[in-house]
Amino acid sequence: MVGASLASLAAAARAGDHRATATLLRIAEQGGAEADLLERELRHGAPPPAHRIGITGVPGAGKSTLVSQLVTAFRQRGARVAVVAVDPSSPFTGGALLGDRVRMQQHAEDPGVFIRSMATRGMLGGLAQASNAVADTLAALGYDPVIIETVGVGQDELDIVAAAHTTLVVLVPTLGDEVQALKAGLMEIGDAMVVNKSDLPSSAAFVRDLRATLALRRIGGREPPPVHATTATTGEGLDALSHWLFGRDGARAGWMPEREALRRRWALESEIVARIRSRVRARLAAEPELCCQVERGEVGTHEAAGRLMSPIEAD
Ligand SMILES: Nc1nc2c(ncn2[C@@H]2O[C@H](COP(=O)(O)OP(=O)(O)OP(=O)(O)O)[C@@H](O)[C@H]2O)c(=O)[nH]1
Ligand SMILES: [Mg+2]
Repeated sequence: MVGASLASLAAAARAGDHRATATLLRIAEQGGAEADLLERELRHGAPPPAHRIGITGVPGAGKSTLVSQLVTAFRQRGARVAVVAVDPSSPFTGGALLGDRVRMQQHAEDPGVFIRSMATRGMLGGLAQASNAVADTLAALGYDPVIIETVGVGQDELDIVAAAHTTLVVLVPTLGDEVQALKAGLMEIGDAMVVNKSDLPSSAAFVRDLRATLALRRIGGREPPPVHATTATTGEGLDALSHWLFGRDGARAGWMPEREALRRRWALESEIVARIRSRVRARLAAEPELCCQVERGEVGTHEAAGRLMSPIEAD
């Protein structure tokens, strides 16, 4: 696609044309020369950095339901809102994403809301890099905030969280002990904790325990993150959570420059890692016999790696 049509697509997308936006996102996701052109095009007339809000937490915690409520709250303030729902677990656009669509249906007709679901399929450079390209594009098209939802269990998801300025960690009051352990990793990354499904009877005790745990784990003398109890299905507790989020949003002049610089630095690193990873995969695919020899134990990994890497290192 030539520069001129990219410019007209960008103009249409900025005016709220969802089809133009979808076309641009496809280009950004695919990477390569056309994505470079698009990035350059979008840098013209791009608004100041958008607030990227990451929503992560255990599967089924009610993240999408919560996101839908937050979209409504931001819309009431006149913001143009984008949602990137990332599902690292499913190789196909399966059940979870279908569920997202149902839960976010009420926003489908709203020209001020753009929702994009992504799954692992076809993401050669990795999901973190692809979701980052999508979020960058939506931000450049004037969506602010850009909300990124992901299931928080693995490295891919933690990388996705690194792409956010503000992270909400969503928990539910029914987690068993093994899930509590998993939660330890999640606790470090939350700017705020959300205990959703607080209509469940164990909620008050869970919130109390969580607050106590967070107070104990205080890092570097920093205030522990606030804990918000919500029932996303009814909207209970959403006002307090939105209020906290709007406060942070309004104070962006104070925290945005540093967080945004860190985020860009991270995005650069992640882009380079993605490119190297796809070259490594291409090398492995080009040497199936050597790979089989390693699998059978006939050649050591160290030696094989040296042979596979030499064309890459020669560049
Ligand atoms: N009781 C109760 N159910 C809720 C609440 N919030 C969401 N749910 C229900 O929990 C189920 C999962 O909700 P989702 O919003 O899809 O959860 P999710 O975290 O996005 O799920 P994944 O993306 O699949 O990990 C749905 O059936 C919701 O209706 C809540 O506050 N209370
Ligand atoms: Mg979801």
